Amino acid sequence: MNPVVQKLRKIIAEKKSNLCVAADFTKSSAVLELAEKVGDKICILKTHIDILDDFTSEFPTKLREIADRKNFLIFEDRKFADIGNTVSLQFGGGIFRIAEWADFVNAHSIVGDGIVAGLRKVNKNSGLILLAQMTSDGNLFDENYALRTVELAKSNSDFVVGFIGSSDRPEILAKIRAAAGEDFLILTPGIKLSTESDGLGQTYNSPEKAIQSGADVIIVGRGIYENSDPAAEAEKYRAAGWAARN
Ligand code: 5BU
Repeated sequence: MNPVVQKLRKIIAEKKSNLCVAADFTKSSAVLELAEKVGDKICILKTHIDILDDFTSEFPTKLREIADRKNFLIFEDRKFADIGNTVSLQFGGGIFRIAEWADFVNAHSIVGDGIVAGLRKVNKNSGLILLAQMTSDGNLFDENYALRTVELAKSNSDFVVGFIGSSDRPEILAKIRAAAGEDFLILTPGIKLSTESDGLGQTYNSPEKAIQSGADVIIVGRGIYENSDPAAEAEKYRAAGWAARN
């Protein structure tokens, strides 16, 4: 098993938290502030590094310092989707140098084995998460795609550590869990306590539904960071996600 999974499972147990917060801000300081506020409540902080309009190489160093101090891991939601050679350049280089600081990254499985090989070549200490489903309304992911993604993961289990799944199609999420077994992680975005739509096609479901359909980790963005008290709101999601286990 990839050591990063063992690390995550330890954090989840210690902090009684299966909550990942998505810090979708365009200013580095806003991401760092949120990390300080919710850091004690979360097991993972998810970034979109390419939406920052003031990125400098100091940002990942500062985020890493908070992550180590507050005991959470970092997931860069890059959704790689190219041939092996190109993704190896995107993962290792550019200005973001994701491979140097991300504990988890994700990729589309549609590309096939080469994407896994290209990313592994750069850094196999990060854990790779494959998109078995997405949460956007009307997406083209179906059961066959999801289960073939599980097969791809199983034949690369030194590096692929889990899946993105959606509790909007809970019957498929449950099949992903059954096919993958318990060693792989399933992370589920599209989580909100009030499940109204965002007007841009995101589908929202409750922490309970996600965990009961087979997810290990719930990913919450606007439900937490748009609240006037993100720390208190994160605690609500942490408690709901934790209580929903078994
Ligand atoms: P929200 O504010 O809780 O809707 O944010 C969800 C986050 O999860 C956001 O960063 C998305 O890019 C991310 N996401 C998602 O919503 N759905 C998916 O299928 C995947 C990622 Br993969």
